[in-house]
Amino acid sequence: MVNITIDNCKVQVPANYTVLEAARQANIDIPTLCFLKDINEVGACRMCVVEIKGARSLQAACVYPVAEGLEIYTQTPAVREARKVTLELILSNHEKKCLTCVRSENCELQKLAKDLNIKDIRFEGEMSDLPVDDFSPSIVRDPNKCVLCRRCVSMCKSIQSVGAIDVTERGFRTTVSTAFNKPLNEVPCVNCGQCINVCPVGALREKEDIDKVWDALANPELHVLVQTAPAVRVALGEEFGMPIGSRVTGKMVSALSRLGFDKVFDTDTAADLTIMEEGTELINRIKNGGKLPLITSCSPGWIKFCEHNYPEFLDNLSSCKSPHEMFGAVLKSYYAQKNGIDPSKVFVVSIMPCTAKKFEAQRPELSSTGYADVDVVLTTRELARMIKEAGIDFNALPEKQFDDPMGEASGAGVIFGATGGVMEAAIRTVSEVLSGKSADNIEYNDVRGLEGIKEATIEVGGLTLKAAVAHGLGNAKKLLDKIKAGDADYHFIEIMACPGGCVNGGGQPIQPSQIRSWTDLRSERAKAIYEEDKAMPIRKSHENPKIKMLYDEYFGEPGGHKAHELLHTHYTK
Ligand code: HC1
Repeated sequence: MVNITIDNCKVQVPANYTVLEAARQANIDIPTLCFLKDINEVGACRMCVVEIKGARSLQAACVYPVAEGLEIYTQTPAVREARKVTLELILSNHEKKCLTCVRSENCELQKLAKDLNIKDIRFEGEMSDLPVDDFSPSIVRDPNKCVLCRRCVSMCKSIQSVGAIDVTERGFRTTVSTAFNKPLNEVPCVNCGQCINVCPVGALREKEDIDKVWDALANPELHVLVQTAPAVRVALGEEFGMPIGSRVTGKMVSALSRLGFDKVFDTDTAADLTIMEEGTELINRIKNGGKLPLITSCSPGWIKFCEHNYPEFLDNLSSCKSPHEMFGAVLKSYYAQKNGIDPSKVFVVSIMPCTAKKFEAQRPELSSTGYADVDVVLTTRELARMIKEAGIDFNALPEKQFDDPMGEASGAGVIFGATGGVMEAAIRTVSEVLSGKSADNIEYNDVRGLEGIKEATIEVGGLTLKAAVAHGLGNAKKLLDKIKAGDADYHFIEIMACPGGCVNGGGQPIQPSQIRSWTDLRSERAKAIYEEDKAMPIRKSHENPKIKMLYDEYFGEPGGHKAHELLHTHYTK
C-alpha cells in the first residue's frame, strides 16, 4: 500500500494502482473516453488528465502509476480547460446526428459533453465524409462517428486475436479500418460484435433487421414464430433500467406475445435437443475411434474463426447445428407438419445475444428443409428497440410462460448461455447415458467461471473424460496451439467466441466504460443464468418431456437418419 493525496484528501491505495483507480477508490470521478479496464489502457485520448505535483505537464490518470507521497489534483483550472479543449476538438469533427443515432442516450461522448458542461464548440473542424461499411450481415461501421479511442482495435486484436481492424493513415486522415479498407465481410472478421460492445459512440453497430420482422408480423399470410436464446433473459432488463443480472424471462415472453408473434418458443429447448445429438456424437466418436477432440459448434463466431485460422480442426467440429438453427429446422418440418402449415409460410425469428448469428442464419449449410432454418436474427438490443417502439411498458408486464407444444426446457439448456455451460449440460446427460444411473450432483464447478481456459477430468460411466473449455477467441487460439504442439489432448472441448460466453455476446445491452470497467458483466449475468438453472424443475436435457416427445413422434432416435438430415451440417470452407 502507498499513501497519496488526491485533491487534498489523504488516501491509502494498493501500490499497483493507477491514479485513475486511486481516485475511484476516493470517490473522485475522473472522466475517460479511450480507457477500458484490462482491454484498452493506453492513455491516448487525454480526457483523464490530472495535475501531479512535480510533473512538468498534465498526466493521463489511466496510465500514471501511484507512488508513495504522490500529490494529485483532478479539478484545477488547467485540468478543466485541457479536458474541455480535448473534448471540443473531438466534437469539432464528430458527426453530430445525435437525434437519430442508435447510441443516443447511451453514448459516452454525449455524456462527457453534458458532464463537462460543454455549451459551445469553439473550433470548427473539417468533417470527414467517409463511406459507411454496411456490407456485413452483422456489423455496420461508420467511420464518421469514430473518435479514434482504439477500444475496438484492442478488443479485436488483443482479446479476440482476430485483428480484422486497425488504425490506419496519419494526422487528420487517421482512421480505424480494415486491410486495404475492404468491407468487413471481405476480411477475416468473425462477426462476434465485441467491437460494438466496447465502442463508446455509434461508430460500430449491429446490422438492424427490425423492419423485416415488423413486415412479417404485418403479413397475414405468414405464421411468425420467435425463439429466445438463453442469455437474452438475463440481460434484456438492463435496457429497461434494471440492475445487471436481472432475470426477466416471463416479462420477455409477455413482450413478444404483445408484439404479435404467433408463438413464443425457447431456444433452451433446442439446446436440450443439441445435447441429445452432440452427446450421442461424442459417445460414438469415443467408442468407434472417430475424430477427437470433439469441439462444440454452436458459436458461429468460433466456426468462422476456425475456418479462417484453423481449418485443420474443421473435422473436429461437432456436426450439430447450433440450437437456434436446429429449432428453425424443427419448426419448418415437425411443427409445420403437426399444425398443417405450409413450411414456406413459417417465418422464424431468433432473438440472440449475438451478432454472428445474423451471419450464421444466412449460411447455405443451414437450410435443410429447403428454406433457411431461421429467417431473421435480432439482437437483445434490437428486441428492446422493438418493445420501446411498440410503446410496451416492459417493467409493468406480467410474467408469461413459453408456448406449447415445445414450451419446456431444462436447466441444462439455460446454462448454455455462460461459458462452460454446454460442457456441463453435455456431462449431465452423457454421464447418465453411459452409467445408466441418475446422478444427484449435477453441478460441475471445474467448468464454470471466468478462467480463460478451464480443464476438467471427469469420470463418466467408466470412462475418464478429458475436457477443456475456452471462451474468447484469444483463449481458443491458445488452446488450439497447445493441442497442435502436442502439449495437450482432450476428448471434448467447448469453445465460445465471446469472452464469458453468450451472456457477453456482441448483441447484448451496452454498458459504458464507467460501469464495464469496474463491474464484471460476464459474472453478474452468468450468476443469473445459474440461478435460473437452479430454479428449473428439470435440469437434465434427456429428462425434458418435450425432447422425448420429439424423438417419439418424429426423429426416432438421437443421431438417427432424420436427425442427421435436419439437425446436423458440415462446415468445409
Ligand atoms: Fe448462445 Fe446457443 S447458447 S450460441 O451462446 O448454443 O447466441 O444465449 O442461443 O443457438 O441455446 C447465443 C446464447 C444461443 C444457440 C443456445
